[in-house]
Amino acid sequence: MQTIHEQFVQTAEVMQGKTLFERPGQADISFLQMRETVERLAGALTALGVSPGDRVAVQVEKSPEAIALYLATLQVGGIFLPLNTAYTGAEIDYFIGDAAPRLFVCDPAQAEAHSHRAGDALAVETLGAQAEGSLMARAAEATPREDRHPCGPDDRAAILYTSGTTGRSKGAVLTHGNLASNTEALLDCWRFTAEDRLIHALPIFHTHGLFVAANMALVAGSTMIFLTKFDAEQAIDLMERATVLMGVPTFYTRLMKSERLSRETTGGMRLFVSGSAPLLAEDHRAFTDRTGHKILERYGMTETCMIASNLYEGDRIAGAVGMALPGISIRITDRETGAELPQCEIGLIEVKGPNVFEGYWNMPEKTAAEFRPDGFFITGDLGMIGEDGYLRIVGRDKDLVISGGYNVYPKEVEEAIDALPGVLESAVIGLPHPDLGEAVTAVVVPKGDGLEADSIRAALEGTLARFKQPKRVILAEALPRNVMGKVQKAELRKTHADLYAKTMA
Ligand code: MLC
Ligand code: AMP
Repeated sequence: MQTIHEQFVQTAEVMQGKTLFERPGQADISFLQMRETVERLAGALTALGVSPGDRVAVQVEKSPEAIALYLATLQVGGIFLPLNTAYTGAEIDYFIGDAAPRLFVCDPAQAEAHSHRAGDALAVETLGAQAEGSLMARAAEATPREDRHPCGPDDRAAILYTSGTTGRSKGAVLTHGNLASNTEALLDCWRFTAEDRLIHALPIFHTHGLFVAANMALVAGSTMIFLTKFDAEQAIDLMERATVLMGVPTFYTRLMKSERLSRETTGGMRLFVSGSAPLLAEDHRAFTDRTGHKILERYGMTETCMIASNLYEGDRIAGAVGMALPGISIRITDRETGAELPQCEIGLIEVKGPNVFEGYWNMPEKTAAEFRPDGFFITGDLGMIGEDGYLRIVGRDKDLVISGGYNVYPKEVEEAIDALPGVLESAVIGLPHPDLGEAVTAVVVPKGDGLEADSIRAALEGTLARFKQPKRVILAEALPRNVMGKVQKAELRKTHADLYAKTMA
């Protein structure tokens, strides 16, 4: 196995002056320039005391230098820990406490807010969207490192935090083998090559933007049209110079809102990929009607990287996520007994293969609870494999909301709401939303009079990242419960199913 960093170095050797990053209104960055930046950053990391196995936590705006920092961390044998830029100080406290990184890199604008964290055990540096800040200044002074710490497939490469069912986020530990094997499988399945030009509009602190999109381009030698955020009109403008778009379903619903989306404007594109959340079958068909392109839907998870994909040459079925990627096994099991189910029966989706993570950081019990003795990982998604052999996801066994591709575990939001004065209890659910797929929504039972929905939303500012905050708060006299006293979320979802139907709240 060659690590993603080793493969990037090899690719850069071949690609040399070819553009790796193209950014509107900014200078291009070539593969060679990127390699030099990575080598300098590796020197800076070493000077900052980052040793093999050390965590490098990073909460920065999207930039080529942030990708270089990821590669440099892999080069020195560190463990890359990217954090959503939306996380608040309280959320960062938890991640730093849990992962105990050697280095924390934050935005220059946040330097003061995080300065108290710096000490003997933790260095704090800054990196801005335009490469400003202390880290690149150190890199400029550092002795570049060409050598790399040797890493095998089982060595740790990254930790990605996913919110937990209990309200406590879990750090999914991914190995070099996980990342390298998944990139290899995807390059092959999607016929992704150096000829491709990828519109990269995803955030780079998640699997989708970093370990799918960026890794593929870094290894294949393709150009990334690197955008700080997704804008449908800008994406349509860029399509004549691009070949591939990878996005969450919200990208596609937003594209379809533009009158300019047509066969002509998408004519030069080779492939549209969707994942991270369910793509409605009707949106899949509508996109084909408008553009002639069939979106290729795939299925993945932070803990497993990509699991399944529709076929590049073959059927791309609306409402299905395709077949297991090479080397990966999928099975459907009974929720109660764990026994494997035959085709066409609905059960838990379980997965095994070189893509499956090592476990949760410092959480051996939680890790053990999510693996079967024979090594299969229980995804918490419900699905079935049809007669055509294609996997279909039909629901979730886990209490999870996916809003615009971001996961939100209701428990964490409920705990924050329940802690507010005047709140008796709450239930957080995901309701169908025309833009985000699902919108985080809170049903709150006040203790007495005087509690207002808006004041609840306002009180969560600063505690919870914006995407976790409820888009709407509904006040209720009581929560529906079954005989066991368990809150009936399905009933709440049914009662309020149309809340966002006509609005874009
Ligand atoms: C932004 N906001 C969101 C949100 N994104 N709220 C809920 N859910 C989201 N996903 C907030 C903003 O803070 C803002 O709040 C308001 O909503 C409107 O913002 P916007 O300008 O419309 O949002 P935008 O920046 O356009 O972002 C929407 C988005 C983005 C869908 C383009 O969220 C996105 O890029 N999502 C992709 C997430 C992703 O990469 N997931 C992959 C996870 S990996 P206010 O109140 O300030 O106005 C994974 C595995 C796998 O799942 O299989 O891939
Ligand atoms: P995350 O933990 O952020 O990686 O999110 C993973 C979850 O996203 C999975 O467990 C699924 O529930 C969901 N997901 C990813 N891709 C798809 C897809 N194509 N269709 C439906 N759900 C998806």
